[in-house]
Amino acid sequence: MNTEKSSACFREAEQYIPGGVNSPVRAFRAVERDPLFIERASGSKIYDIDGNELIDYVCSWGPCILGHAPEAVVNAVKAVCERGLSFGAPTELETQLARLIVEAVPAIEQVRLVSSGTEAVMSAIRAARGYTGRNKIIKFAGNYHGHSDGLLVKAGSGLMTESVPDSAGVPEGYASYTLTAEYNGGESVERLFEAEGEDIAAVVIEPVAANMGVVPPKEGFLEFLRDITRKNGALLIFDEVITGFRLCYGGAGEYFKIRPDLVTLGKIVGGGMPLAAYGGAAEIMQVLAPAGPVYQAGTLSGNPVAVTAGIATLTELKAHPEIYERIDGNGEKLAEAFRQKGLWVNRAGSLLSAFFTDGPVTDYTSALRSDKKKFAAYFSRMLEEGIYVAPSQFEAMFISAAHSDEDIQRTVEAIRRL
Ligand code: HOZ
Repeated sequence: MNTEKSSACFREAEQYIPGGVNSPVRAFRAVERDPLFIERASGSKIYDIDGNELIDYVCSWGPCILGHAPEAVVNAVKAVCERGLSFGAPTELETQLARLIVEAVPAIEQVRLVSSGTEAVMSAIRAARGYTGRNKIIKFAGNYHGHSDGLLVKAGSGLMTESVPDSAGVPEGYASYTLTAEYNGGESVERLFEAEGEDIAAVVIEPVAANMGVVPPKEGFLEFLRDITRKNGALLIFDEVITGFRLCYGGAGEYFKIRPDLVTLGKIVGGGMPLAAYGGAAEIMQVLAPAGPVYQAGTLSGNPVAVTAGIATLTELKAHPEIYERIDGNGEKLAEAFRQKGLWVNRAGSLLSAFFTDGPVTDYTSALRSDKKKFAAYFSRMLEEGIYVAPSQFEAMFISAAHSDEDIQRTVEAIRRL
């Protein structure tokens, strides 16, 4: 596969942008090659500047559940752009999207719109601290909740890929408010509550971890967290930036029948534009200014263009519930092909990961056992087959409604040839 133009562009980018990219995992370092520079994308395909056409399973890291550039979303965005790009004042569109979210996600009674998943989780934690009057939070090793200071502790995603789970630049004192437990490890959570329960404001979790590769919760684990947080007066926050509107229209809370206190959303909720959200019980959300004393704001929050993309995307998903059955079924076809090759596969709906390990992957430690050299070789083989998967073992494979039977069949055959 010829990628000369991409490599030349990368060299140029490196002169002006640190590491040549605006988000580390895009640099392809873990797979020891230069990143592809993308020219355009449509449906299930992405096209690089060297003219390569690839079946895309990155899907912009999750937002593109309808595929790339879906007509309904693009048309709605084009139309709204004509009326102005940003006002910094309320619009009816914001209420429309908020209503769609509240109707979809059982735990959300009120919602605040922000511009990125990082901002959503950071703000939800501030709200939890403001509501409970407590300082500490528990997060899980290998979960990734964006790049705000307090959450870059034993973090997944790009940090796991680059083997820097704790970022430089985070003051020690600040990180000390973040307690870390084992994903799927109830005892580690119990120990933290026993030792510091009175100062724990919240437990934040990816209900299906998708930033150390995909790691679903063990049966009963989320229920256990619901119980222990309630007993100790702490809040339970589901970070659904990836799982929201993906596992099902109501997200992981609906899928697992658990009602967290706060939920964060990103990616799909913005339909490919910079938009995220956090919400939950009205009593908790009322701590936010101007209703309450917890401050959070943003010039581009509720931006009409991003909000329109979100409304159009959710409207499509709501009108076509059959999408979920289809993308989950396609996820299983790919999972089965990987299993046949002897790989360990974790799947939750249309999210999946094949790990180069001998045994099960249930947490951070077992995810780290995956053979990264083998993953890098697999990534390059898939590219040669015309298939674009995430350039890291510790990210998910995303299936969209635009993946056709032919795309899936071609991918299954490519996996068989690995
Ligand atoms: N943190 C994102 C993946 N979990 C990467 C986003 C990007 O590089 O675009």
